[in-house]
Amino acid sequence: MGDLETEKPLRKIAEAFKELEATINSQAQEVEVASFSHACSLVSPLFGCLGIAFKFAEMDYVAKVRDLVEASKSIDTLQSLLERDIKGNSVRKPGSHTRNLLRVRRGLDMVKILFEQILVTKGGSLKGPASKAYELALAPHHGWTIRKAVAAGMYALPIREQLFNTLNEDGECFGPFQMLNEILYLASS
Ligand code: 1PZ
Repeated sequence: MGDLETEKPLRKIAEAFKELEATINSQAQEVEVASFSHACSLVSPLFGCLGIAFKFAEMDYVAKVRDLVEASKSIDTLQSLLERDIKGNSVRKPGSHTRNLLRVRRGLDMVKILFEQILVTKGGSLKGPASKAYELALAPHHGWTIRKAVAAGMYALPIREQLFNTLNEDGECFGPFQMLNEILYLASS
């Protein structure tokens, strides 16, 4: 796990997804489970910036990324990972790699929309951007109990400046944010 004091987590995420983008745009077009799950694991430190209320989101996301990292030891590409579950009729089975991949992708959607919203919203509160991102990316797939818990957690978010400071993104945060958005868009389309 990296050291938030010295590193720029958003840049590391952006670079990893930029490399995935290059692979997708190359002739091969096959995405390795290993490089995809590694890029996804770089998102995990962001949860630490959101406060204790999102601990349960972190645990869920981290467990699913870890499953994909494990899968990468025996399955080469995302395409073959999907094909295996389709053949085994386990696409929707709880805990299957494909189901976990879909959940992780929705998490990436959440991050993408969150930063888009941060860019277009003024003011110090993250409640608006975070609520909007949750509403669009995850709420349609969650039951009443989780939606209520997330709504309560929104009141315990740090303010924008705190988040930027923790991420070492103070003055020049907008470049990396924009790049991250473009890349997450590609990765999730
Ligand atoms: C300032 C930023 C505020 C961010 C607020 C983040 C709110 C996310 C709350 C998500 C709660 C998820 C609780 C667990 C849900 C599980 O039931 C489902 C289904 O899992 P399965 O049945 O297949 O085992 N899991 C999910 O929906 C995956 C959720 C991933 C959450 C990633 C959020 C990423 C946000 C990062 C923000 C930096």
